[in-house]
Amino acid sequence: TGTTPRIVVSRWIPDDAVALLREVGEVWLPEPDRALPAAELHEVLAGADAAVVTLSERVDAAFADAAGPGLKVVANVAVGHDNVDVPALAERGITVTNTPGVLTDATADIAFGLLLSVTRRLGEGERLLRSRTPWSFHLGFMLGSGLQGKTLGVVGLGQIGRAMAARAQAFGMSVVYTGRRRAPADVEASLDATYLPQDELLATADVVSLHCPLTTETRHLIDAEALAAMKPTAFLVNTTRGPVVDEAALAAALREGTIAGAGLDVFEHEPDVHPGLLDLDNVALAPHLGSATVETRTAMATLAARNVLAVLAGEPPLTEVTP
Ligand code: 8YV
Repeated sequence: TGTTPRIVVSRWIPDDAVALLREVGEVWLPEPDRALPAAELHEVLAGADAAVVTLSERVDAAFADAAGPGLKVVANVAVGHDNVDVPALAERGITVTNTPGVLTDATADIAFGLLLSVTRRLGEGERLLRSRTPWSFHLGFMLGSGLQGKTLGVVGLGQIGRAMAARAQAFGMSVVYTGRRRAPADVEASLDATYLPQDELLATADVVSLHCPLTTETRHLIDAEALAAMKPTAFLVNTTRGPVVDEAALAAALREGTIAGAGLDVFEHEPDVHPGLLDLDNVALAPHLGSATVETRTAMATLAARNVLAVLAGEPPLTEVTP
């Protein structure tokens, strides 16, 4: 009937979340594994009251216009929302929500996993074995870098940055951080994290881990100059958004030994990876797996669905993104 809300889901989401959405509306779902081109998605959006999207969808004025005046809420199944033009949607009275909190540990786990992978040369070792290359153990074989006693530099001390700091401390590292603003003194003390201006952090950290959102200010935050400011023994970890790093500059820095290595879950031109990175052994790579666990993706999608349900019921959303 005309009163049943139309809810468009752009990509596969876990069944629990679909079931929640079906409690209140007619749900349009894509075929599993299918990425809908924008033009097709825009057709499907016509008449939608709500949309559930991922980072792969560009949500802008054209998206809102394709849905029409009935669109009330766009729930991004992600904590990052650089894919959404929040002001353009706010102007049209459309609520935008994201999924903070539920992916904090999963993402910090992948950041730390990539760090261990690159510092202990796990990927390189696995490639050696899989290539059937003969090898023999000796005391100087495939030596990596230890983390104990080293310093982690967190860029962006939000929930994920703090979870990364806790993991580093459990591994015997000390923690410094930088960001737009300093954490309150009690937060700093409880985290045992010291604030440093970015240039000082880059010059002193043994590991620089990026946890800031992608914004106009953070695009290419790590460029050739920032990489040159890091220690030649330092490692870079990126689990936030690829464009925070100038990937061509990073590939050059890794090749030339400007820094020791990198662990990357995200890429500047996803899903493409800079070809200069693919042949280097001092980089650990993952295909955007930060939040990719069964538990976390279920929690993210059900949070997105609950946001849709709240807005359609005229209630405040749980986790709103405001311009
Ligand atoms: C998501 C992410 O899986 O939350 C984010 O910002 O990058 C990932 O956790 C991805 O964005 C899917 O929308």
